[in-house]
Order: sequence, then C-alpha cells, then structure tokens
Amino acid sequence: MGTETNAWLRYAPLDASSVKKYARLPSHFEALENSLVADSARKELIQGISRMLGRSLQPGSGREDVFILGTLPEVHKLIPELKLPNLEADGYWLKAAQIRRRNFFVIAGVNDRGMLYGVFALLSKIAREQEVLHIDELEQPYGPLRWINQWDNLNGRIERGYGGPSIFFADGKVRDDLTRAGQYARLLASLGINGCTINNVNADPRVFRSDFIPQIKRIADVFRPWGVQVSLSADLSAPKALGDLDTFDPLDPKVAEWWKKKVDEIYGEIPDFGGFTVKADSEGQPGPSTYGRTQADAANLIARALKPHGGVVFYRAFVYNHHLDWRNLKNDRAKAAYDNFHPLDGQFDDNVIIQIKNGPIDFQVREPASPLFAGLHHTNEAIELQITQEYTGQQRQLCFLVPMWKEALDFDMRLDDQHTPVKALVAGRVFHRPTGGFAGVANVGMDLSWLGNSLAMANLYGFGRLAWNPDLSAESIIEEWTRLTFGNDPQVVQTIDDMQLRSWHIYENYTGPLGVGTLTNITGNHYDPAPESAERNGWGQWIRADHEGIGMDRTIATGTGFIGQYPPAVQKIYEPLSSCPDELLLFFHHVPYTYVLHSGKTVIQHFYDSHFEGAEQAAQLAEQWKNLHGRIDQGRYSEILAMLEYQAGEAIVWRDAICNWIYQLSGIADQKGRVGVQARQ
Ligand code: GCW
Repeated sequence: MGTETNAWLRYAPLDASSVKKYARLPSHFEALENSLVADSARKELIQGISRMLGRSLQPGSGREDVFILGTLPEVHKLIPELKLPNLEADGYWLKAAQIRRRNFFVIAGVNDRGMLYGVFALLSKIAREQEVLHIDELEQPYGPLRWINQWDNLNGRIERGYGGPSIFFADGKVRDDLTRAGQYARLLASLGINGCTINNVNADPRVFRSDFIPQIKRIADVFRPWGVQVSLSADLSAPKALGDLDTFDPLDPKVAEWWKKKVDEIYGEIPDFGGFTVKADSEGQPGPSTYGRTQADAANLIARALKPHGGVVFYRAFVYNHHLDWRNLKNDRAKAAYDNFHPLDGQFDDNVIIQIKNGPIDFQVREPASPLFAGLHHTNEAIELQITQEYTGQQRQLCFLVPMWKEALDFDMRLDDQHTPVKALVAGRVFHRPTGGFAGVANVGMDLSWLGNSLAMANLYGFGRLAWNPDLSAESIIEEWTRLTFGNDPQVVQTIDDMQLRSWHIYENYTGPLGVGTLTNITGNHYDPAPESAERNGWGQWIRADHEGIGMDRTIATGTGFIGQYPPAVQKIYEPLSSCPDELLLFFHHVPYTYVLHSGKTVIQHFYDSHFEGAEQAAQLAEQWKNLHGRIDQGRYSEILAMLEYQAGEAIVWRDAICNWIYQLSGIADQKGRVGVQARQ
C-alpha cells in the first residue's frame, strides 16, 4: 500500500467532479517567509494540491491569482488593504479576497508554525470536499502546550506500545534511519502538536550522557521542519546514577549546578529543546522523597535550569504508593494525586506544569475526572490522556476514546458554583495561568499503521484535534478522520463513524461496567479478564467485591473520603446514592448486588445484561464492517475485518469470564437464564 504511513494525510486524488469544484483556486503561490517550517508549509501545499487536484502550483510573478503564504505582518506588508486579525501564537487565518482585481488566497500564521497549520487545515478541507473559495476563517489553539509523550526505551521496545518497535531508538542508541520520526513529526504538526517527549517516563538516565545528546539532536533535526519541539523524560537521580555526584538531593547546590550545566549542554546542541517530562516517586522511580524533599523542590530544581532557555517541565501528578494496605478500608489510591499536589499549590515555578491523568486511578475504561484539576489555583496544569489503548484493548480491539476524553474535558467542576469545565482549567483559562495544556501518550511504533491497526489512529487524530480545540464534538472529529483516512463515500463514512462512536461503550459493556474498573489483569498484561488480580494487593485498584456486594466506598460519610476532594457542588452529585450516576456507581459506592440502579435494574442483572449486550454488539461490529466490502481497499478491509472478528471472540471470553466470576461471588443467577443455576438446567 505504501501510503499507509501517511494516515490521515493521504491526499488521495479527488474524483473529477470534485476537482472541478476547486478549479478556481489559484494556480500560483508566493511564499513570503523563509524558514525551515515555512519551507515545509510551501512543500506541503504544493504536494497536497498536486496529489488531490492534479495541478502543479507555480511560483507567482506578481500578477496571477495566488496563494500567499506568510506570517501576519508579512501579509500585511504585501496587502495593506487586509485588516489583520488578533490571534494567539500558533494561530492562523485562511482568507480568500479579491483586491486590486487579483484573487488572493491568504494562508497567514501568527508565526511560521501557524502558517504550516493553516496549510494543513486548507488541505484537510479540500480532502473532505469542503467549500473553501470564499473562506474567511480564524483558528487559534485553545491552550499553549500540546505535547505527545512516547514511552520508548533505548533498547527499542516501547512500554505499553502495541505498534511495533520504537521509531527513535534501537539497541541502546538513536536509530540511524530516522525517516519514520520525520514522518511522525509531519503527522503531529498536521494536528497542531508542538512538542514530543521521546523516551519513557520510566526514564533511562543515559539520555543525559554527553555522547547521547548529539544523538537526540538528530531527532530534533528531523522534528524541527514541522515545528515539533523535542523533549526528554528525566530521571531525577541522573546526577548520581550517571556517577557524576554522590547525591541527587534537589536542594543540594551541587545538584542544581549539575542540572544547569546539563541543560546548557543540551541547548548548545538543540536550541529549540522543549524541556522535561518527569515521573518521580512513583512505581519505583526515584524522587525527592529519598531526601525528604517535596515534589515542588524537585520540579523547581530542573525548571530553574530550563528557565533561561524557555524550556518547561511537565511534572506528573501520578505519584502514589503501590504498597498500600488493602485491609484498611480508608486507604485509597484515588486520593493520591490530590493529597500529594494540592498542599503544594502555589509553590511551583511558572515554567512547571503539573501533568494530571484524566482520572484518579489509571486510564481505566471509565473513571470520573481527577479532582486535582480543580485543586490547583496557583499552578499550571495539563491533562494527560492515553492514546495507546493500554487498558482498552491494546489496538487489537476497537475503542475510540474521544467520547471518553470529552467527558473528562467537559466535566464541570463547579468551582464557586460557577461553570468550570476541566478543559478551561488545564488550558490555564480559569486562573489566568501563563501556560498549560494537553499531553497524550501515543506510543506509536514502526508498524506501517503506526499504532498496530489503522482504525486506532482515530485516537491519535482525536487527541490532537481536542488538544487544539476541546470544544469540537466527537461526531465532528470522527467524521473528519474517516473522510481523510477512507475517502468521502457516504456509506463508508457513515458506517465507520457509527462503529467508532459506539466502540468505547461496547468495550465498557463487556469488560467493566458501572465504573467498577476495567477488570483486566492489572498485575500482568492489562489485557485479559482477571478481576481477582485487582484485589488484596498493594496496587490499590480494588473492586472490593465479596459475597454481599461490590464497589469502593469513597464517600465522605462512610468511605475513604475521596469524594471530599471535589468542590462542594460535585460532592453533592457523587455522595448521595440518589444522584450518583449509574455509570460511576461502583467507583464511588459499595452496594449489594441487589441494589436497584436508576435504570430500574439490579447491579447484578446489569452486569449480566451489559456483558451479553456488549458481546453481541462486538459481533455486530464485524458484520457492519462487511458492508464495506469493495468500498475500501482490500488491504485495509481484510486487516480490519480480521481484527473485528477476533474482537468478537474476545468479547465472548470476557463476557463468560466476568459473568462467571460475579455469579460465583454473588450466588445470584441471571434472570434471563444465561448464567448460574438456571443456565445449567
Ligand atoms: O498505567 C501505568 C502503566 C505503566 C506506566 C504508568 C505511568 C510508564 O501500566 O506502564 O509507566 O502507568 O503512567 O507512569
């Protein structure tokens, strides 16, 4: 197929009637700006128009109808008649105008990155056969920072990566051939992603070795033309682990000096280096607790080294104790992020961003929004979303996560009883923070489809689109993606959109409904059904299922008190059983199996019904896909059909495992006779 690595940037030729629609687009271009990024913008425009419309754009000589590519001030100089809009960094303006009897199609960016984003936006519209001839469109990002995290190890393997080996590293070194890294940067740029952390947050200190930094520079060199800043995950113990010092105490001046020198060295090689992502005091990673220091001490230590160069630190809030005593009913891992970071609010430097996972546990199939989003008023924050489907089918099952992310981003924290959606908090809009934004854990690999199957790429696309504009609906995002990836045949678009939009709920149905957690094997592969693996160990992903009932009591009144971390108006929703939504019931409450949901069903019957329904729905997905036979290329058709048929089988495995488990525990048979005593008769 060859073009698969282009994902949503295929620029497939449009059919003749659509090509005609764009006949009045200019035949020439003028590029006003000179830079690496501006060159990419120009080349991309020429390539996209040529591939989709079969026309080769020529440099203008001052008289023809032209595409004008430039920054806003440059455009103003050329066409003073145009009144320039006010836009934030990375924003762009697409404007068709007739001036002095000449047709101008202006693609203007606030900076060269904005201009590149404008080109991608225009080409996306043409690929989707949108009207552009009279365009006047302003776009700017919702928040300043839109980063991707890759959990790549230097040996070339990727933690929780399901799309093959690393595109960056092999055998302890940066790969010789970085073609795929460059292609990846282009894909990211088309979404407006402006930073990428290339190594695992379980970080290897060797990235800081002086012979390694020039290797990182080679990656920065292939990212630069696309406006994507390279950044590194930092092991806080690096000064000691590399043998340079006998301590990594964040308050020791020698340690501060080490980081300053190291950061200066990095910027010497990579002047547009982005900064660091840090996982500390979590799951065995070293951290400031070794010296009795705070997370703020550690974050500020490296932030100060980065500050003179304009770099930032994404400091992860995923700090928790994985040796919790499960016998203590007051213990609760969900409380950890807030307990660790809320008391430090206001102590972080301005170039530190606290990176908070969307939910308080760990990327489960459904969780409430983390209360920490509302718990930092004097600190920058970012939301961490997981594109790689660690707990949601590992790209071997269909699970489009945008509807789930939308729930977190749109969740209203009701601070001071005012509308306070999470998206506004993370973008720094509520407390007028200098920065903030979005981080997505992608973990693409060398597989030609990047993530392991081409439908999963809707999650990478969706993350990028939401990071640019979280107000977009899941429906509009998937419609864009499907058209770009599979073309504009209405039956193809409608079928794939429908499958993708239903897929998260289907996966939830046959794995872990009612907010109970994914019920997967949490100590092993995070994939197979194994609910018992979550109980009676220190990891704190407890379901608390016994013969009487199920669910974690996180209430203020009788439980762990986790609900108390939310603003009062949110507490009022989750604390009383009468208002807690069914889909999160077991996250917040421990109830008997016979408890009656708002839906009118008992909890136990809901388990049976949702698992049988989910397995049926999964089987339907494969049937739906078969309707597309002959409408899309055979390669992708067969690859995806095989995946969906496998998924239908897995859904049955899940259904039976979970239904039998809960029947064994509860002793209550399925009213419909599918599980338990009646099933055996
Ligand atoms: O979900 C867990 C994963 C770990 C990961 C960790 C984290 C990088 O199972 O593999 O480690 O989260 O987010 O730090």
